[in-house]
Amino acid sequence: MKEVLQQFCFDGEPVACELFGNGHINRTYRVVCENGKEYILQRVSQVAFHHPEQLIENIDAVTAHIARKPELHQQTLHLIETKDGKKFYIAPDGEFWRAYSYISGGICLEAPRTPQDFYEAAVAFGSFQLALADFPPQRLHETIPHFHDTADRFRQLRESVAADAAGRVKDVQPELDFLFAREEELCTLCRMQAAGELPLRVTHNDTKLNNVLFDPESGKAICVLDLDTVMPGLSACDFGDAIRFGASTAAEDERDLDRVTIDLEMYRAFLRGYLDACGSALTAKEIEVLPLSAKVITGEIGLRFLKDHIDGDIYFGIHRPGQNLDRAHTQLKLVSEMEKKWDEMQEILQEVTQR
Ligand code: ADP
Ligand code: GN1
Ligand code: MG
Repeated sequence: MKEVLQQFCFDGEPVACELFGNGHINRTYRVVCENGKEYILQRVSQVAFHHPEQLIENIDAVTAHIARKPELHQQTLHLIETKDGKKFYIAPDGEFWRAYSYISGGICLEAPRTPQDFYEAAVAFGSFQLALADFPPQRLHETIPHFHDTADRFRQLRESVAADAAGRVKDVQPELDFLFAREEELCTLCRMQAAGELPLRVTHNDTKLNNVLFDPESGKAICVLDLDTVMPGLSACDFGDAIRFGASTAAEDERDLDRVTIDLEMYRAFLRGYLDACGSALTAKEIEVLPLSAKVITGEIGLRFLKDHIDGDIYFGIHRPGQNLDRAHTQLKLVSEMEKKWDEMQEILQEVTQR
């Protein structure tokens, strides 16, 4: 670590470096310097990102664009340079490192405490997208190709089932049956995109609640984090991903599935915040598919957790054996709960759009 820390132009001598946050992909540390200055240091996952230097180019361009939009009332990430003037460091062992200024005074939530928290997160993600509406998408690298291409995710799942690298396929037949029975519906958004029915926008693509920093005093969102997957995408995916995480009544890896359902008050709050922030820029079709997108992205991420369990846990970080299967279970349970509450989800959309 010492060798890595020495590479970056921190303002002060680092005296502490400890693991930080709850991300599943990168390894995140908080660095504290002797003068009290703080930084975030991250080892970027090369299992997830095959060309991490492209991800740095994206983040550099996107954060510069956002910084030129004071009307957003939000901070943005700031990459720290290395001593040789780059914004990343490749260590002798091939690991890829980058550092950010630490945005102090903010808190990350693993679940909204109130619908107002979730409303504010929705405003943050909606405004983020609006701020990038005039960003030329062709300037962005696709940091993970086919990221929200559900049809391709099904293709990858079939490959993993065929390879059965960890010998776990025999234990997950009901989960596979559940997903394959819904394959056609879960591929609706990517079919609509291919048919030109949904416009491609610059989207965040990983809108979990813990990718937003909140001001603990005002309760407002102060910064959208985790810009590794900012790419051309669908507004619906940003909406759906936020719902599957933040409107769930239980943690993503909850083992007691009786505790897992969708909280419709939270769903309503996010819908209101998202449409308040960027509804005027969305097409009627984009708004119409919002409830469906919650189901699609929940199913898609359930599929990805199941695939990683089958592969032997190589993509998502785990803290205990079976955690990816537990995560898959909560997502599939949420899909069934959305099916039960489908009419109410549609009614809430009507109610919110007719305000
Ligand atoms: P991952 O891709 O693994 O999810 P993130 O970039 O989301 O990694 O970072 C993990 C966690 O670290 C975040 O959820 C947040 O709590 C914290 N974090 C990341 N960047 C910053 C920052 N610049 N300032 C303060 N906290 C941060
Ligand atoms: C990962 O990086 P993190 O933990 O914010 C993943 C998302 C998943 C999420 C599930 C690059 O997000 O796509 O939805 O886990 N990020 C990547 O919790 O794959
Ligand atoms: Mg994250």
